[in-house]
Amino acid sequence: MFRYLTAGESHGKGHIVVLEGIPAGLPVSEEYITRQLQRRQGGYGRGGRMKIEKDRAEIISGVRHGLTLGSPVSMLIHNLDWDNWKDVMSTYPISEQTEPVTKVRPGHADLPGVLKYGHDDVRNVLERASARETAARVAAGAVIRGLLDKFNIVINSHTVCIAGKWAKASGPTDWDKVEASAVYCADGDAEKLMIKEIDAARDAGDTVGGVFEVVAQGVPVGLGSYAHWDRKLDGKIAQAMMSINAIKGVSVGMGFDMAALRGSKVHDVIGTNLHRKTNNAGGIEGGMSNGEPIILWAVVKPIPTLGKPLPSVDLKDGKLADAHYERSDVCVVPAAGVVGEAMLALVLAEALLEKFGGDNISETLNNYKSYLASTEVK
Ligand code: EPS
Repeated sequence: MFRYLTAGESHGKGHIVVLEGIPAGLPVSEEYITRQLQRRQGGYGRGGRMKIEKDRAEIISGVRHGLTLGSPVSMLIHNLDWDNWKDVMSTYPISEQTEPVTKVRPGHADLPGVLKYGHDDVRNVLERASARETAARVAAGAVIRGLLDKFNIVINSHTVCIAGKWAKASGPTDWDKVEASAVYCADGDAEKLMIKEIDAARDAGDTVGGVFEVVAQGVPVGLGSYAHWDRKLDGKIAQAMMSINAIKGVSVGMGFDMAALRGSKVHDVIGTNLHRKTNNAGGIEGGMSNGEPIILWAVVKPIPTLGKPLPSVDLKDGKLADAHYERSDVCVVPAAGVVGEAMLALVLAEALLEKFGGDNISETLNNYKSYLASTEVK
């Protein structure tokens, strides 16, 4: 069974991730992991924190001479900002109490979090609820992409919309252009409008959200299950995407646009080679991959830490007060797309290992090859 767990507080010493169930013999490159972490730190609209952090994952275990051992892989990402928070975030008791955060932010985990855990300092919630945790997930995704590489599965993401400014879809996405864009969007005209919206929101002490798309190419047919509700691939993907901070909705393929169309205009006609001319299903039918690219959209809400805080309550005395503000991002849509890639990679890896098993990657690939032979059209 493949599984992973993250730990860490935003301004604590660092973030840790432990991955278990990875076959032995997969190449792991710290350089590649660092590149993915840097992509997550990027995107126009990030705040002051990203000038402090230079994310790098230190591999602690499970890898020897650049190859996985089959034992748990663990990594540590240091928070460079920890230096400024040593007292506030000390794991030891401290002599003088630090000022608690008591003015809860609407839209954040603050209020339900303190009520649920019985905290009187919102910091006990916001530190873990912070999207900084997604750095650990991206590191995990970067390791597991070593497995996907063996299956020639490639995952990309790009920004489709920020603050109501939509990219024009014209033919296949130019991924090099996406990487070169400040907002990870290949449509240069849309990029300019998105940046304008981000600047305007920042000037107004506000935030903006949007939509990103994640695409996985090369996924073999038959990952997931039509027989078990909890192994349906689209169900697993939706859960993984919804678990990313600030994500409020996920769709597969044509998604919500299906609501307006008849079945004859939605379903992808099957040709003699079993491939399709269209991919409205977004690569998933009946809870299983169907061999076409997996295509997902996710909507990111405007993040709830506002430069000009919303009215709220101070839990200290129950009186009305503006919400807490320290410093924040204005837009995280491009970064969220990079996290979406990692989450999709992790779900696909789990589904691949569930189907093909293997303690060593050669064993996994042999099982895969004999399966491929069995799916060839007679
Ligand atoms: C976040 C608040 C900001 C973001 C942070 C998520 O951090 P800070 O409170 O230190 O200014 O920059 O995201 C990250 C640190 C990151 O690495 O993505 C929040 O409240 O969720």
